[in-house]
Amino acid sequence: MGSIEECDVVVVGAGFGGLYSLYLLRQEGFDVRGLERGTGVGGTWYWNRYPGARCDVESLQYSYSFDPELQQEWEWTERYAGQPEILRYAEHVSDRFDLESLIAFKTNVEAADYDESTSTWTVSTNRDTYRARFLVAATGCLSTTNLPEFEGLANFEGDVYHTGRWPHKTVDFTGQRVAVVGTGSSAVQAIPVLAEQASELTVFQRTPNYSVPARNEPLDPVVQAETKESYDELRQAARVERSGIISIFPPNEDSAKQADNTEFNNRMDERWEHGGFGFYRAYADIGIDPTSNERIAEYVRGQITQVVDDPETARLLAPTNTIACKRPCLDTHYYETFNSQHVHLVDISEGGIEEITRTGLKAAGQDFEFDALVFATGFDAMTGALLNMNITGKDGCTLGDAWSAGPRTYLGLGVPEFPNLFTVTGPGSPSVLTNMIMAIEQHVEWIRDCLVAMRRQDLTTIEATATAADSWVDHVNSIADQTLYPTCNSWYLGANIPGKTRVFMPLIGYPPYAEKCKQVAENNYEGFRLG
Ligand code: NA7
Repeated sequence: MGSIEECDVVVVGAGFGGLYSLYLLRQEGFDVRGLERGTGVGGTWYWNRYPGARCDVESLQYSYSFDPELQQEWEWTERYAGQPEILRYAEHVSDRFDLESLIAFKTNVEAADYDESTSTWTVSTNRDTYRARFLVAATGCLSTTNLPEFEGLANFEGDVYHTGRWPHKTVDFTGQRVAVVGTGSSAVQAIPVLAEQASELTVFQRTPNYSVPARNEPLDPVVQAETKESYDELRQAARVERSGIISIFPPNEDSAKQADNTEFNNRMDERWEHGGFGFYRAYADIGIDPTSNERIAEYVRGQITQVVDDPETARLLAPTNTIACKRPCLDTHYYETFNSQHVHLVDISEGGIEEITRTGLKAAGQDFEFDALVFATGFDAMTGALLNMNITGKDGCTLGDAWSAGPRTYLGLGVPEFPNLFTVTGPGSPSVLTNMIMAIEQHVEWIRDCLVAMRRQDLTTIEATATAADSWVDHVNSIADQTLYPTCNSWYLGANIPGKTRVFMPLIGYPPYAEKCKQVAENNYEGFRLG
């Protein structure tokens, strides 16, 4: 049994949200501790070490803006940074601002209980126990892996991997027969790299995904220097852009269904060649108009048919559902990889993975033999990590019970019945629909301002009201309902996890959200009860 440590704030997670929370709160004089289950900082980029792991927001934007010197001194090497480089960046930030000394590593939160008599949280871990006035959950949106309960998994005698829990060592698949289960972003990134090593690579696809070339390349030093000269303008422009990400293609209000063929094809070709998320913003109505959406989807299917040699493989790889309804993928030679003789695609849309065996797996009525199984089956997104902490608020109310009909937050920051708990990029905030680091900075600065304001007024508790949370959840859903997002089985809806309540979790549109948060603070934390 470890000791009980008293402090002002416990921050859970040492990814980008946790690191910035520690930095800002310590700067304001709070006694703050970080708890991290890994052995180092980096969060998402600490765990997702699978071959090919790469950010799909461009490096010059996927970085902190809070410190001018930091953003000037750090040199990115590629248009889209790979996992090792982003992890080095997180480690650099931690070293530069001496944050590691605040963090207890290898420390997993097992329970967090709110004590109404003292208005404090008791946070129990596998090591020490912490008592703090405030609990900041910077636990990430994609941090609890989803490994479906495949029958027979324990019997497999080869190696088993999950992309989101990749071992902290080099894994060499040279000469091995490798299976990949899943074709989401992680698989789309990993498959081309795994194919370079494996002697046979077999991909088990339940649902095909749309993917657009990232066109990753070494970052041009001139572009990097020019960006750094005008970094403030870039960051400011991002904050007023709906997705928080700036593309070389300015936003437009054009409709895909109204474009004539030549204009449409030229525009799509240009964006396909340039690569990146700018493709998905070619026309403003991609996410709201089914006819426009289908026209863009058909364009991508045409590209797949051109790239993939075998017509049957091309047909299976071509999605038929709404494009950009699930998280869009960016790739480096994903579709091309299926032209290699040793790469195979198995359609499991009908029966799924039937069983894992001692030597491989059964699917599509066949037996397959493998040396290694790679599960790229995603995450219990947005709520998984929060619920795993066994948080209990007022009157013994657990977060699991409070969210049994889906997550219920106010602004994605506060939860009724859970005073003094803050969720960084929690459900109900724009989070995964934006540049995560920008969203993190906005949240953490809001939390910092809130704690400073409370200290100034000698207040000890803050709690979202049920009314504010209810109307916020309605607001998030009513915005989503104006789009095509709710029409597919995405992890945004929790639809990837059997039994999870289907509710659209992230809020669409960053600028009005940031403005709302500002107004709430200016109106003395309207919608929260202060005590
Ligand atoms: P995703 O996008 O959730 O993809 C998971 C994939 O695994 C997807 O193709 C799923 O098929 C498949 N899957 C999930 N469960 C099963 C079972 N039981 N059997 C077969 N196949 C299954 O996770 P990623 O890690 O790729 O990406 C997550 C985010 O990380 C990404 O969006 C970026 O933001 C970064 P399905 O489509 O459900 O039929």
